[in-house]
Amino acid sequence: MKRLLLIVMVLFVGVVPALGNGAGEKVEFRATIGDDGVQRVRIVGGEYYYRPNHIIVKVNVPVEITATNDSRVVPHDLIVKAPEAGMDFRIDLKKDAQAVRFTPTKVGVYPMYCDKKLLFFASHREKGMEGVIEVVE
Ligand SMILES: [Cu+2]
Repeated sequence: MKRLLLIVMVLFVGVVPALGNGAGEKVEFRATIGDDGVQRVRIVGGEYYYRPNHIIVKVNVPVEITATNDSRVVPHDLIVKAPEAGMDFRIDLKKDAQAVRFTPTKVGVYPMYCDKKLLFFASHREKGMEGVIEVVE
């Protein structure tokens, strides 16, 4: 029984992440400022990636992130915890686009990640579901 559990774990931890498309490769997106002065970014999340996963935005200009879940069955979210830079939010990713607005106030590179996790398996973040928001001058 223990051995079976071990095999199942190895399969899950080893094989399933390998099936995720796009995990690990860097996909950069530099936001442009719209006519209304807002930088708009679209992010798609899935197993176990964000696309794009490297977002570049200008400091002190409002940002609107619209995110969707590419997965039918696996729950995902998108978290940024950088209150010191004006960014502190969590989006539950759904089939329908969910939006969040904020204004980054400090130049730097800030992590974004999914904290979902199934039982004792590795978290989605550990499987590669993470990226960065880079705030520039
Ligand atoms: Cu996830």
